[in-house]
Amino acid sequence: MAILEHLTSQQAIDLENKHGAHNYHPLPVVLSKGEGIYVWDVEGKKYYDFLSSYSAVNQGHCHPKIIKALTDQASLLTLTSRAFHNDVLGKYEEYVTGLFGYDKILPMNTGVEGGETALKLCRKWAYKVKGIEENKAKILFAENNFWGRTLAAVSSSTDPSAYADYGPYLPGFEIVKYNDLSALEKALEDPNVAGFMVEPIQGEAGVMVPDEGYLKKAYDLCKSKNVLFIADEVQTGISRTGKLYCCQHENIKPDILILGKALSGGVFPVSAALADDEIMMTIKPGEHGSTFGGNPLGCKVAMAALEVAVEENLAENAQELGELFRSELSKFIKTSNIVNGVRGKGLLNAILINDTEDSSTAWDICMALKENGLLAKPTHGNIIRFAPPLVITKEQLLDCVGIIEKTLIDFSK
Ligand code: IF1
Repeated sequence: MAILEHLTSQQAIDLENKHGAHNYHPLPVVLSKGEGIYVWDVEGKKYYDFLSSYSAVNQGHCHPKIIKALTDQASLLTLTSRAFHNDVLGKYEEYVTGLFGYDKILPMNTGVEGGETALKLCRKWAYKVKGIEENKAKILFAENNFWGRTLAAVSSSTDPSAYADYGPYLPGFEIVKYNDLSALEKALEDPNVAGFMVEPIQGEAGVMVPDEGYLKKAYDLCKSKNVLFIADEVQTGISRTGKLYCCQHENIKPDILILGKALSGGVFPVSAALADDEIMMTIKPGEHGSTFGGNPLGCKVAMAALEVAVEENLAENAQELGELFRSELSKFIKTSNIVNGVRGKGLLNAILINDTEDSSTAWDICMALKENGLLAKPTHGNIIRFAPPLVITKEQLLDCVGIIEKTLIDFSK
């Protein structure tokens, strides 16, 4: 097959199946173009994107300002490695630390690398500052956490499909129940605990929103034991939940803040760990890094992506339209026997399908939604996540609510 030949959806899918690893099970739609909240498949059918590439394209697909930053910088300088300085990194670091209120940033590429960086910082801090005996530091994670696919990430996972047959696992990790302060308090009695890493809303677990006050009290418990509170905001950050980052809903500043995904508007892999000097300065030259981390292309893209989030008031829009989305669907649910509930914060939401976790109902509904021009993905068999780009307008959102309700009504017939 000639490489540049125009492919039908089926041809593109067949090629992937034949030549690519089978580590994903995508919805059978082949996309070739995106703009704002819309994507188009290779046959030209237009869809509302209600996944936003797992919250990476909060600013909308191919945002002109972000793409301009990308193409302008791409023709100047893309990568120097950190063996040399570049003239963009410092400006980016100044901008991000100012915006988020931290002394320092450590730039990486993917979300999971941001998480790895946070954990390495936590362990260094444990030995250099807190004074934990060598190799004794422990880090707590919440049950059903998801922070990526590396061996460290799967070592902290409680989901067999993430960790099974990848052992032996990294030691020094412990699990506490999510949204359970007494479980956390008990685990914190161990003086070797150095950190608690947590998603302010658990995404992969099915958009689990903890009780109001949980994060603040968890933070206070950590502080009382000199334990670092590490927030994984790779999915919840960059305005998704109605604030620049989700912990701001409870007025807490995590000791380490992990960002990724929409930090670059989904244009280029850019992630970061942010912390103040007491933590960040424990890592010395040569002790951590990445060839691509801090590259001028990613830095320019990330600055543009953050500026878009601020200038276009994406957090306020997410807050307002999220409330509208949940209230519209709550009304609908009262009349539906197929949906049990709706939950979320800002524009990170999910509906709960009235069927078992191993049923195919949520998948079948997503297939029907696709036919009706809206793309969403099930998580856990009976949960459908709805997370459109944050540039969506009220009219568009209400149109989408109409599509979702019509699809659910047709489905229950
Ligand atoms: C996949 C889910 C979303 C994350 C949090 C770190 C990372 C992620 C809170 C790692 C990544 C992804 C990865 C993606 C599916 C996806 C996902 F369904 F698995 F849970 F977004 F909801 N922290 N989440 O959610 O970031 O290294 O991937 O850049 O295909 O595995 P990454």
